[in-house]
Amino acid sequence: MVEERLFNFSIIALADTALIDEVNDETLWEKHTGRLLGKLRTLAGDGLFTAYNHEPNWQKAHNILVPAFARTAMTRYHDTMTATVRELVDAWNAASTDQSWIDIPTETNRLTIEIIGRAGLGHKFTKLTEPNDNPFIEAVQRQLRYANRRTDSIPFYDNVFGYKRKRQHEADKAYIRRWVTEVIESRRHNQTPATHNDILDIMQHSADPDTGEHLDTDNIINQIITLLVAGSETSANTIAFALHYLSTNTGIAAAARAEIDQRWPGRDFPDISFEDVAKLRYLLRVVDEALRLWPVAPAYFRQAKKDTALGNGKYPFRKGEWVVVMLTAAHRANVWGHDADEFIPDRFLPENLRKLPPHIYKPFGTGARACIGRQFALHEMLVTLAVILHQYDLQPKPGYQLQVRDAIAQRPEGLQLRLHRRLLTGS
Ligand code: MNH
Repeated sequence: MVEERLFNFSIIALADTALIDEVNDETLWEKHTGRLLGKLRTLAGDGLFTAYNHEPNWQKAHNILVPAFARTAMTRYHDTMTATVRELVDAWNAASTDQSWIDIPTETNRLTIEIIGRAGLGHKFTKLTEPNDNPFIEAVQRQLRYANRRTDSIPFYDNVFGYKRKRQHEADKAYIRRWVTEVIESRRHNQTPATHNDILDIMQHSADPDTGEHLDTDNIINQIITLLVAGSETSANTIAFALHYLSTNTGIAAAARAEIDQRWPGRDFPDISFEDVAKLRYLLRVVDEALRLWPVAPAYFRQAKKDTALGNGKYPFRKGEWVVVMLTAAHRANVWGHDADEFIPDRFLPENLRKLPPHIYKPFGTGARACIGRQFALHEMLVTLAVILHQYDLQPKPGYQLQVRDAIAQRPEGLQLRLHRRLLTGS
């Protein structure tokens, strides 16, 4: 247990897997939506991610949205996901990616924001084959940077230097909300109810089975902003981390590719069906392992629901006191073995997982407030990686050392690859 003083408040950070296991117990602990999430709350309000546990809109939106994110619901997004990945491949093929270094996180972020926009909300931001200068996305990205600036919590600094940024922040916020309102209104006016059966339709037309209530427009706006923020960088950066390891571990790339080539032996764009995705078992282990080493959402907060203690009474906590769970530490703790820092997908083989203590791997959080988008994320990440491995050989940039920037989601900064189209004879 580490206590760290950060500016004017202290944080208790847990890196010990046994203590983390204790705070994951939902009878005594729950998600803490604390001041560190506060900045994001000014953007996403009572959307699912930033809502307080006891805010009625959390339970209501959760009940309404769970069916939209169930595993079976992915059948409705699958075709749009694969078509969007195809558009990115077309863009890459037109851009001679075998001769220039392409910035992987930039590209994967372009992709995943389109996927959630098109598959979830029926909205196309841009064509991936065209250069990207989308003012909405830029405003959202500025908001995220603003939310991330720890310097903002230093009052002096904020007063002297923060004014201009704050004004930009307010303008962006208004712009984002106006834009999202237009997406909602245009669907309301132009479509007969529930023709898409996508996330936006479900938010507009489904009632909460508990109360019979619908989401109000302001809350739908908050949910859309939440989905764009929580549902794009996370998946995009995980794909990027996986590509880093695949490009630098030829044995692992070959094993992943063997599974893929067996299913789609030709070199044409693979015709991936919904059912195929669940069969990519090795590729799933690659994704699991990428999220172990680099849990893109590297920490979550837990608060005591009542007076309690951790470590057999050793560390008492009062109701409402909170801790931060350091996934980056838990995912590399001693229990993972002496090779915990190495990228070894097969540690996620069922027979190997059985040897580990339970509940030490939590890239999607825990309990009632765990990630609702997990199936969506896994589906889009597997489709994207399968297509890339099927279509390209990955060339790593000589001398690149993984450099991780800690933003809303951890990102492999400066990761560049060359993508060489594979020939029919294999490679
Ligand atoms: Mn996601 C919550 C990680 C992809 C939408 N997500 C969380 C939490 C983690 C997380 C961790 C819990 C945070 C907390 O306890 O405070 N999420 C991820 C990761 C990926 C990811 C590692 C991809 C990889 N998330 C997605 C996608 C979407 C999404 C994709 C939507 C399309 N996540 C959410 C929402 C919540 C959440 C919404 C809040 C759920 C709730 O509190 O009810």
